[in-house]
Amino acid sequence: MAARIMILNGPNLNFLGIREPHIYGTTTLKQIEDSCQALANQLGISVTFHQSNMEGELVSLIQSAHGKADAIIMNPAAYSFTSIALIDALKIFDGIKIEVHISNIHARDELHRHSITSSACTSVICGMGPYGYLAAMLAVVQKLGQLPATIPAALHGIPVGKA
Ligand code: CA2
Repeated sequence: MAARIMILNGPNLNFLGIREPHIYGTTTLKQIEDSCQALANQLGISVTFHQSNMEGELVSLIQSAHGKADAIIMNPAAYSFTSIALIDALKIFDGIKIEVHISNIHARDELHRHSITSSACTSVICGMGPYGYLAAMLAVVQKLGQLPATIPAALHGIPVGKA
């Protein structure tokens, strides 16, 4: 079955490209969604894309991924730093979970530095701008062994070395 990825975005990310471009750039969330969809088409996989300002709604979306998605790519935004509910929901989901941040949260102020939700994720990507979403998608499909032959061989992974 073709890989199924759910992409989730937390509070205020609907203002991407509109406010604070010096931190988050000028790309809008709609442009990110469109480029994720374009990449999904090229990879022959399916993607759903959501944004919510409500913690409970994000929890419900994660729960709804059970049995319906192979991976969750999530930018929890401010909930990264506060949400035990998101941690618990992510722990229940047994597929691949990649946390994405557009900015490099490790180089940010104290308030925006310590993601607690990343403890419930498989991997974290930050500081790559909107490209982080595409990098996460490629990583998911590579991990599932579903990268199509149209993707250059060098991107299919590094062979396991011999001692
Ligand atoms: O870099 C990221 O992707 C963040 O998750 C964005 C969050 C921030 O709290 C995290 O530290 C890092 C903030 C999202 C707020 O979105 C805005 C978009 C435009 C203007 C202002 C805020």
